[in-house]
Amino acid sequence: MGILISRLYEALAAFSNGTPSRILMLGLDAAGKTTILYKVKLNETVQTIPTIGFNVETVTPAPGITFTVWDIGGQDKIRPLYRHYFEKSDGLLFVVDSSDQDRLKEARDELFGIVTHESMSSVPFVIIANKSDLPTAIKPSELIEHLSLHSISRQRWYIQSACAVNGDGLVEAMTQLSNMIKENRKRTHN
Ligand SMILES: Nc1nc2c(ncn2[C@@H]2O[C@H](COP(=O)(O)OP(=O)(O)OP(=O)(O)O)[C@@H](O)[C@H]2O)c(=O)[nH]1
Ligand SMILES: [Mg+2]
Repeated sequence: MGILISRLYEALAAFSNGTPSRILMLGLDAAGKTTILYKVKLNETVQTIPTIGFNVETVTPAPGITFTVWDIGGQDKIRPLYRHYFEKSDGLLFVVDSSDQDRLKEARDELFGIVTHESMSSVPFVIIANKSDLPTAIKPSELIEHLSLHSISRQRWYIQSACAVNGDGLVEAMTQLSNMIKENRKRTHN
Protein backbone atom coordinates (compact mmCIF):
# COMPACT_ATOMS: atom_id res chain seq x y z
CA MET A 1 0.00 0.00 0.00
CA GLY A 2 2.82 2.38 0.97
CA ILE A 3 4.58 1.71 -2.32
CA LEU A 4 1.33 2.19 -4.26
CA ILE A 5 0.81 5.57 -2.64
CA SER A 6 4.40 6.56 -3.26
CA ARG A 7 4.09 5.54 -6.96
CA LEU A 8 0.90 7.60 -7.18
CA TYR A 9 2.72 10.61 -5.70
CA GLU A 10 5.53 10.08 -8.22
CA ALA A 11 3.10 10.08 -11.13
CA LEU A 12 1.23 13.13 -9.84
CA ALA A 13 4.40 15.04 -9.02
CA ALA A 14 6.00 14.29 -12.36
CA PHE A 15 2.80 15.48 -14.05
CA SER A 16 2.56 18.71 -12.08
CA ASN A 17 6.26 19.64 -11.75
CA GLY A 18 7.77 18.42 -14.99
CA THR A 19 11.28 17.02 -14.78
CA PRO A 20 12.39 15.70 -11.37
CA SER A 21 15.26 17.56 -9.69
CA ARG A 22 18.62 15.87 -10.08
CA ILE A 23 20.06 15.22 -6.64
CA LEU A 24 23.51 13.93 -5.80
CA MET A 25 23.89 11.94 -2.58
CA LEU A 26 27.51 11.86 -1.45
CA GLY A 27 29.48 11.21 1.73
CA LEU A 28 32.12 8.87 3.11
CA ASP A 29 31.72 5.11 2.75
CA ALA A 30 29.35 3.56 5.31
CA ALA A 31 27.70 6.92 6.10
CA GLY A 32 24.33 5.36 5.22
CA LYS A 33 23.58 6.73 1.71
CA THR A 34 22.20 3.53 0.18
CA THR A 35 20.19 2.78 3.32
CA ILE A 36 18.64 6.26 3.03
CA LEU A 37 17.89 5.87 -0.68
CA TYR A 38 15.94 2.66 -0.26
CA LYS A 39 14.25 3.76 2.96
CA VAL A 40 12.79 6.69 1.03
CA LYS A 41 12.10 4.68 -2.12
CA LEU A 42 10.61 1.51 -0.59
CA ASN A 43 10.02 2.45 3.04
CA GLU A 44 12.17 -0.57 3.87
CA THR A 45 15.48 -0.94 5.71
CA VAL A 46 17.51 -2.92 3.20
CA GLN A 47 20.71 -4.86 3.87
CA THR A 48 23.39 -2.99 1.94
CA ILE A 49 26.81 -3.83 0.63
CA PRO A 50 29.39 -1.10 -0.13
CA THR A 51 28.40 0.64 -3.36
CA ILE A 52 30.90 0.31 -6.18
CA GLY A 53 29.65 2.73 -8.80
CA PHE A 54 26.21 4.16 -8.09
CA ASN A 55 22.51 3.55 -7.51
CA VAL A 56 19.98 5.84 -9.12
CA GLU A 57 16.30 6.00 -8.20
CA THR A 58 13.40 8.36 -8.69
CA VAL A 59 11.78 9.04 -5.33
CA THR A 60 8.84 11.05 -4.05
CA PRO A 61 9.60 11.77 -0.39
CA ALA A 62 6.58 14.06 -0.03
CA PRO A 63 3.67 15.18 -2.23
CA GLY A 64 4.86 17.55 -4.95
CA ILE A 65 8.55 16.60 -4.59
CA THR A 66 10.18 14.28 -7.11
CA PHE A 67 13.91 13.71 -7.08
CA THR A 68 16.17 11.59 -9.22
CA VAL A 69 18.72 10.64 -6.59
CA TRP A 70 22.22 9.55 -7.57
CA ASP A 71 23.79 7.62 -4.68
CA ILE A 72 27.50 7.34 -5.42
CA GLY A 73 29.81 4.88 -3.63
CA GLY A 74 31.94 6.72 -1.06
CA GLN A 75 35.08 4.57 -0.74
CA ASP A 76 38.21 6.72 -0.99
CA LYS A 77 39.50 4.95 -4.10
CA ILE A 78 36.39 5.85 -6.08
CA ARG A 79 35.81 9.38 -4.73
CA PRO A 80 37.80 10.99 -7.58
CA LEU A 81 34.94 9.86 -9.85
CA TYR A 82 32.47 12.19 -8.05
CA ARG A 83 33.18 15.13 -10.29
CA HIS A 84 31.81 13.26 -13.31
CA TYR A 85 28.36 13.47 -11.69
CA PHE A 86 28.50 17.17 -10.70
CA GLU A 87 27.29 18.69 -13.96
CA LYS A 88 23.63 19.82 -13.97
CA SER A 89 22.91 18.77 -10.37
CA ASP A 90 20.15 20.76 -8.67
CA GLY A 91 20.96 19.81 -5.10
CA LEU A 92 23.31 17.82 -2.87
CA LEU A 93 22.57 15.54 0.05
CA PHE A 94 25.80 15.06 1.98
CA VAL A 95 25.48 12.19 4.43
CA VAL A 96 27.64 12.08 7.56
CA ASP A 97 27.85 9.28 10.13
CA SER A 98 27.42 11.50 13.18
CA SER A 99 28.52 8.65 15.48
CA ASP A 100 31.94 8.27 13.81
CA GLN A 101 33.83 11.17 15.30
CA ASP A 102 37.22 9.88 14.11
CA ARG A 103 36.22 10.54 10.49
CA LEU A 104 34.64 13.97 10.79
CA LYS A 105 37.74 15.76 9.49
CA GLU A 106 37.83 13.45 6.48
CA ALA A 107 34.12 14.15 5.91
CA ARG A 108 34.74 17.91 6.13
CA ASP A 109 37.58 17.72 3.60
CA GLU A 110 35.38 15.77 1.18
CA LEU A 111 32.48 18.19 1.64
CA PHE A 112 34.67 21.23 0.99
CA GLY A 113 36.21 19.58 -2.09
CA ILE A 114 32.70 19.10 -3.49
CA VAL A 115 31.00 22.39 -2.63
CA THR A 116 33.94 24.53 -3.76
CA HIS A 117 34.11 22.82 -7.16
CA GLU A 118 32.99 25.28 -9.85
CA SER A 119 30.11 23.06 -11.05
CA MET A 120 28.72 22.79 -7.51
CA SER A 121 29.38 26.24 -6.10
CA SER A 122 25.80 27.49 -6.51
CA VAL A 123 24.07 24.20 -5.66
CA PRO A 124 22.23 24.16 -2.29
CA PHE A 125 22.98 21.28 0.03
CA VAL A 126 21.60 19.48 3.05
CA ILE A 127 23.85 17.69 5.50
CA ILE A 128 22.15 14.56 6.78
CA ALA A 129 23.54 13.94 10.28
CA ASN A 130 22.81 10.22 10.08
CA LYS A 131 22.90 7.43 12.69
CA SER A 132 21.39 9.67 15.35
CA ASP A 133 20.16 6.46 17.04
CA LEU A 134 23.69 5.46 18.07
CA PRO A 135 24.89 6.46 21.56
CA THR A 136 28.06 8.15 20.28
CA ALA A 137 26.19 10.36 17.79
CA ILE A 138 26.91 14.07 18.18
CA LYS A 139 24.26 16.77 17.83
CA PRO A 140 23.82 18.79 14.62
CA SER A 141 25.04 21.93 16.46
CA GLU A 142 28.36 20.18 17.20
CA LEU A 143 28.56 18.80 13.69
CA ILE A 144 28.25 22.34 12.31
CA GLU A 145 31.46 23.20 14.21
CA HIS A 146 33.34 20.03 13.20
CA LEU A 147 32.43 20.51 9.54
CA SER A 148 33.19 24.29 9.64
CA LEU A 149 29.84 24.92 7.98
CA HIS A 150 29.71 28.58 9.03
CA SER A 151 32.65 29.29 6.76
CA ILE A 152 30.56 28.36 3.72
CA SER A 153 28.97 31.47 2.29
CA ARG A 154 28.53 30.83 -1.45
CA GLN A 155 25.57 28.50 -1.29
CA ARG A 156 22.67 27.80 1.06
CA TRP A 157 22.91 24.84 3.38
CA TYR A 158 20.85 23.15 6.07
CA ILE A 159 21.60 20.36 8.55
CA GLN A 160 19.11 17.66 9.54
CA SER A 161 19.51 14.99 12.17
CA ALA A 162 18.37 11.60 10.84
CA CYS A 163 18.25 7.86 11.31
CA ALA A 164 18.09 5.90 8.06
CA VAL A 165 17.14 2.70 9.88
CA ASN A 166 13.80 4.03 11.14
CA GLY A 167 13.46 6.88 8.63
CA ASP A 168 13.52 9.76 11.13
CA GLY A 169 14.47 13.08 9.54
CA LEU A 170 14.64 11.88 5.93
CA VAL A 171 11.46 13.53 4.65
CA GLU A 172 12.43 16.73 6.48
CA ALA A 173 15.89 16.72 4.85
CA MET A 174 14.45 16.25 1.38
CA THR A 175 11.69 18.81 1.87
CA GLN A 176 14.28 21.39 2.94
CA LEU A 177 16.41 20.62 -0.08
CA SER A 178 13.40 20.94 -2.37
CA ASN A 179 12.54 24.35 -0.88
CA MET A 180 16.12 25.56 -1.32
CA ILE A 181 16.18 24.37 -4.94
CA LYS A 182 12.95 26.26 -5.66
CA GLU A 183 14.35 29.46 -4.09
CA ASN A 184 17.58 29.02 -6.03
CA ARG A 185 15.63 28.72 -9.30
CA LYS A 186 13.60 31.85 -8.53
CA ARG A 187 16.77 33.80 -7.74
CA THR A 188 18.61 32.73 -10.87
CA HIS A 189 15.58 33.41 -13.12
CA ASN A 190 15.07 36.96 -11.78
N1 LIG B 1 22.53 2.36 13.50
C1 LIG B 1 22.41 2.85 12.27
N2 LIG B 1 23.03 2.21 11.25
C2 LIG B 1 22.87 2.73 10.01
C3 LIG B 1 22.12 3.91 9.75
N3 LIG B 1 22.18 4.17 8.42
C4 LIG B 1 22.93 3.21 7.87
N4 LIG B 1 23.36 2.34 8.82
C5 LIG B 1 24.22 1.15 8.62
O1 LIG B 1 25.49 1.61 8.15
C6 LIG B 1 26.07 0.65 7.25
C7 LIG B 1 26.48 1.31 5.95
O2 LIG B 1 25.30 1.79 5.28
P1 LIG B 1 25.26 2.04 3.69
O3 LIG B 1 23.91 2.60 3.39
O4 LIG B 1 25.69 0.82 2.94
O5 LIG B 1 26.40 3.15 3.53
P2 LIG B 1 26.85 3.92 2.21
O6 LIG B 1 26.99 5.36 2.59
O7 LIG B 1 25.92 3.63 1.08
O8 LIG B 1 28.31 3.31 1.93
P3 LIG B 1 29.11 3.20 0.52
O9 LIG B 1 28.19 2.55 -0.47
O10 LIG B 1 30.31 2.37 0.82
O11 LIG B 1 29.48 4.60 0.13
C8 LIG B 1 25.01 -0.45 7.08
O12 LIG B 1 25.34 -1.51 7.94
C9 LIG B 1 23.71 0.23 7.52
O13 LIG B 1 22.76 -0.68 8.01
C10 LIG B 1 21.48 4.56 10.87
O14 LIG B 1 20.83 5.61 10.77
N5 LIG B 1 21.69 3.98 12.10
MG1 LIG C 1 26.19 2.69 -0.73
